Amino acid sequence: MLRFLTAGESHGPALVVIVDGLPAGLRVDLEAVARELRRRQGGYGRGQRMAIEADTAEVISGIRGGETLGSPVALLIRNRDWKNWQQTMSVGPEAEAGATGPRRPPVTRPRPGHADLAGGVKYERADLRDVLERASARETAARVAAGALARQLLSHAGIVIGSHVIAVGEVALPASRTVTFDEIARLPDTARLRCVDPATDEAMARAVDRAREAGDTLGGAFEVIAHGVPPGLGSHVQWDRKLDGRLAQALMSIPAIKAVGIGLGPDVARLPGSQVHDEIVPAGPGGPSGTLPGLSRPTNRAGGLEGGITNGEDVRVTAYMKPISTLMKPLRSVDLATLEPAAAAIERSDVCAVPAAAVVGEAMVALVLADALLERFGGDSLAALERAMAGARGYLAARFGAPRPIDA
Ligand code: EPS
Repeated sequence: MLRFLTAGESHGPALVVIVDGLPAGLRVDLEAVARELRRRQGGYGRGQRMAIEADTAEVISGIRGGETLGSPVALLIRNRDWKNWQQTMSVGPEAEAGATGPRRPPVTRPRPGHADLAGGVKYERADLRDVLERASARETAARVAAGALARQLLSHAGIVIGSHVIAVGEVALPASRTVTFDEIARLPDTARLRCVDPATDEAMARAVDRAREAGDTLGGAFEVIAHGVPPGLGSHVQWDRKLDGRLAQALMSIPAIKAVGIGLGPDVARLPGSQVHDEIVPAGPGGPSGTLPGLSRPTNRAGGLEGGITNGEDVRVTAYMKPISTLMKPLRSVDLATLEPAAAAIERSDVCAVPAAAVVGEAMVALVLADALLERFGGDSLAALERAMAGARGYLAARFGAPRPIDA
């Protein structure tokens, strides 16, 4: 089992993540972790915080001589902004001598859409900062660091993961446009909105500009594609083992995500079965369409999942993000200190974070797939995992690689 926990407030000293269950013997590329963290910081529409931070992960435990030990891997990502928040975020009742940054007044005017009101009510906090510091999407940097380790494990199974932005506000790729994994693999890390169509990317950027000028924010949608996924991850036999459900939960847990679709997603509700299900045909001379030998699927509307089990096609999941809830032209709210009407609080924020959320989505998909891979093939060491995967591949090649009579 692969699991992880994060800790850290947005303006505290650091974020921490503990990744438990990585097999021993995985060579860790810390530059690849840093690259993922950089990707999360990018995208058109981010706010000033990203100009302050230059996220990198320091290893606290679980890695020696460049390889995992099988023990928990703890990573630390320092907040450069901490120097501006030491007074406001002090651990003790009084800020320590020499603490820097202003002492900010309490936040009492909850932003509609943020965790401010619900969290403040639940945890009985008068200063809503006690909630928003942890509800902030800053926490997703820790997930991306954990996900970068999961990706390195997945690469040993031949699994690669990427994402692209489908929509920003009303600007969207045509619904008929199926984007291949190769197309998103060609997207440069610097791509502004991570849209594969340059004209749509440009229109998305203009929509972000208009939202910024209007003091507003924009949501959108992104798709994560996992390529090279072996068949048989997840299971139909129990609700909490269905991989589509596990992926949906993982993506839904990303701040601001309000819906998740697998493959065709919500379109399955309006189309007849003949236009939803993917036919099964013998593989042609070019080989199988996915990782299941001998067979091909001319389409992949199921998004690589049938019965909650991977079927060897690309796993395709789409997440739908609401607009960020800090508006520079604030919505109506109530000051909880006076219970009088008041404009919602304004915190420094992004106008649009859909491209960043897509990178977080990749990390969450990587973590779920790595967990499912270890569940299926086990292994306390990478070598043991590779032996189990080779055995399964051998079985599939023997069973489906060449035609054979049903009673053979
Ligand atoms: C974020 C850091 C935050 C926000 C943003 C995401 O930093 P700060 O609050 O200091 O500007 O920019 O979070 C939100 C928009 C939000 O509503 O929580 C990050 O590291 O991604």
